[in-house]
Amino acid sequence: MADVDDDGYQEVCISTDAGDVRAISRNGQLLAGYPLAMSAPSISGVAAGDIDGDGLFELVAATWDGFVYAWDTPGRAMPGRADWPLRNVNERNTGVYGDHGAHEVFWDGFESGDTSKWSLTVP
Ligand SMILES: [Ca+2]
Ligand SMILES: [Ca+2]
Ligand SMILES: [Ca+2]
Repeated sequence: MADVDDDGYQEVCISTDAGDVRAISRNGQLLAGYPLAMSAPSISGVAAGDIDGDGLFELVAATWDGFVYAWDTPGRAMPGRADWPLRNVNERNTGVYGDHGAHEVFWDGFESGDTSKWSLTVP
């Protein structure tokens, strides 16, 4: 899910076994300019991100015949414009919609070298 037409509402973006990428608006309509054709069925799902640093989303998908496609979109890559930028996951890979990293993170001390929370029990 990402706002790929910059109207402030996110589209559901899917890649298909028919070999294309579709963006569906909140009204259930295919966006103008879609589907985006590919050479073979999708192997990847579709991802949205600013891969060239121009401040706008690109959509990216890969096909069974070994190609990776990237398309420019007019959607501005800014906070709140892509709740689900990757297939099946959110930005934290938790698979929970709306999970934007607000949860407490458990630190095990591995990075800091603090072993005080480590268990000494060996099964
Ligand atoms: Ca939109
Ligand atoms: Ca971009
Ligand atoms: Ca671009």
